[in-house]
Formats: sequence, C-alpha cells, structure tokens
Amino acid sequence: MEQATATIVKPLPGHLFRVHGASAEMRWEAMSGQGYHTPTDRFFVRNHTYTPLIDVTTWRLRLHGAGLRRPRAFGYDELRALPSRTYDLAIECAGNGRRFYGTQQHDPAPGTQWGLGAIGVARWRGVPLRYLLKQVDVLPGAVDVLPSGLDAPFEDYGHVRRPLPIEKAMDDVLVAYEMNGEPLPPDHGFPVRLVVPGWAGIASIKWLGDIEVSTHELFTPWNTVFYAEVTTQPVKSAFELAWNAVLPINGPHILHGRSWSGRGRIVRVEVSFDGGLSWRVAEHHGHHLVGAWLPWHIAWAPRRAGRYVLMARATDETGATQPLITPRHPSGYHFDAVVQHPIHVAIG
Ligand SMILES: Nc1nc2c(c(=O)[nH]1)N[C@H]1C(S)=C(S)[C@@H](COP(=O)(O)O)O[C@H]1N2
Ligand SMILES: [Mo]
Repeated sequence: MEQATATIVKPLPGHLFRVHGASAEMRWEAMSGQGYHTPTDRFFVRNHTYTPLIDVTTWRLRLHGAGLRRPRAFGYDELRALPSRTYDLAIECAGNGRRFYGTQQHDPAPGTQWGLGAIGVARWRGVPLRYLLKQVDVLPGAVDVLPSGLDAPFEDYGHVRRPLPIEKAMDDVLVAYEMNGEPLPPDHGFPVRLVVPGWAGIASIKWLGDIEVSTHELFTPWNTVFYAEVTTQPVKSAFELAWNAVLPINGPHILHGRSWSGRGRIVRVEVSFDGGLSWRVAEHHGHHLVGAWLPWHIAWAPRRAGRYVLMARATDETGATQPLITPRHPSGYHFDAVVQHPIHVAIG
C-alpha cells in the first residue's frame, strides 16, 4: 500500500530551501513578496524517515479504542463528503531556531540545526476532529487520542505517533486533506494529516492511518523520549531577508518580516538596527489570525555602509515577549530569543 521514496518528493531548489538530511527548511528570503500564506513549493518538510506514496483507493482512516462506542473506518471519499472547515494555520517544528543555541548563545543543542525556517502558514481544509469523533460516539471516559502515521517506523520506536489529550482533540484540531487549495502533497501528509493549532509540529501527524481513543493516559516515544512536555509554541520573529543579505545604501528600505506565537495574537513588534540599543515599533495592517502569523514592515535608511545586526522582538496578547537569551533546553526546543540577523549595507 505504501511505496518508499528518496526522503522528500518535491524539488528542493537551493534558493528556497536549506536541506538537513531527510528534512528541509525554508529560506526566509523566499517569503519576500509573498502573500499571507507560505506557497507549498517552499513550505518546510520535517520527516523522521521518508515521504511515503500512499494509494488512496485502499487507504482507510481507522478509529478505534476503548474510548469510543462505534469503531469504524473512513475511506478518502467518505471523509471528503463530511462537512468541512477551512483555516489558516501555522505548523512549526519545536526545534525551529535550534541553531541559535549554538551560534548565538554558545551552547549548542543536538538535533537538526534549523535556522528560523521550520515554520509555514497554509490554508488547510478538512474535517474538524471533533466532528469525526462524534461519528464514532466518544465516551465520557475518553482521555487520550492517539494518531499514527503510515510512514516507515522510525528506528526501533515504531510508527510516528503522539497522544493528544481529549480536550485538545475536541477543541480546534483539523483532519486536513487540502493545503493551499490543492489535495495535500505527498511530503505534507497525503492523503490526510492532522493540523493542531498552536502546538509543536510533531502533534500534526502526517499520513494518518489510525486514531485510537483511550480511557487512560497513553505514552509513546513522542511524548516521553522526544518532545516530552512540549505543547504550545513560544513567540518568534523573522525578517524576510537572506542571512548576510546585502542592501544598497541609498534607501530608505522597507524591511518586511513576520511574527507568531502558539499562545495568541501578536500585539506589538519592535525592531532594532543598532544591536538592541534602541527599538522602533514596526507597522502592520490587518490582523493576526490566531494560530498563524502577523506580517509587518518597517522603513530604514542606513547612514553608513558596513555590517549591521537586525533584531525583531514581538509580544503576544498574553504579554509574552521574546527575551534576549533563551534558557538552555536539553533538546534544543523552543528557541524564542531575539535572533541577531546579520546584513551588509553596500555603497551604491
Ligand atoms: N507521520 C509523521 N508525521 C509527522 C512527522 C513525521 O516524520 N511523520 N514529522 C512531524 C514533525 S516533527 C513536524 S515539525 C511536522 C512537519 O510538517 P511538514 O513536513 O508538513 O512541514 O510534521 C509532523 N508530523
Ligand atoms: Mo518537528
């Protein structure tokens, strides 16, 4: 039913991606001039093994377990015939920004050395998980919901799978079959994936084949060994500029960026051009969709040529602000400190 591929199926041109083994991160300059969403051709890919090619004619999504009354399987067409919802939501890897533990804080963390490109915002369409769970009569005693992927087992740990508490599963989780108006592409979970708003990317299981609903707490390597205790994502910001971008001195330049938080809307973004001595408030129009991001911009007229460090710092509606230093995390998750982005201003 599944066929192996060479890790990632879609093209990974060097101007859009930086490849890290079986995963690939988006280069932030690839968002420059783009709209609200991350086009699918540049959306990051995080694979534990490799992208499977799944035959939808035999594919089924099985719902089972002691926490539901009427176990059943859904075919692709059956799922697509159920009432659907469309949401603009980010998926971000918990390890996004891990590289800066080493480069900025001189305390490297092991794992994929992501810059800030392990995030994307897409328009997802699918069936609310809450609705699917109603179809199988979830019992009042249900505790955890365990989605499993159909990709190859990861090392000795089995299929990629991570329990969600029933409260989150019944809240805002989507069982998605469309990304940016097209069927999900193979790398992003075809035929069906979860999209779990605000939570670390590992919750958004791709290539869904099976959902167990239990009446007791569940444990898998993905909530014990990896990503233990990881739920909502912290506040972060990025400039839509290449690392070491070169700008001509004749400005002013309008610099663009985006900020996001798994915990709520971004309410303020400040930018520093002098290494954090002074900060100016960036402008934005429109609003920040919860679970996605806020695009912003700021005008800048550099007065001298040379090297500069750009810094952007956002605050979300809970009052959480990006610190200058993130406390060390043993697995390198949740790097939320202000990133020092080097650029060069060149004469004429
Ligand atoms: N089945 C399965 N689901 C998975 C993964 C995986 O390797 N296998 N990777 C997870 C991780 S760690 C992240 S960050 C997101 C990445 O989603 P994307 O590749 O569509 O960007 O998928 C998650 N879902
Ligand atoms: Mo991830």
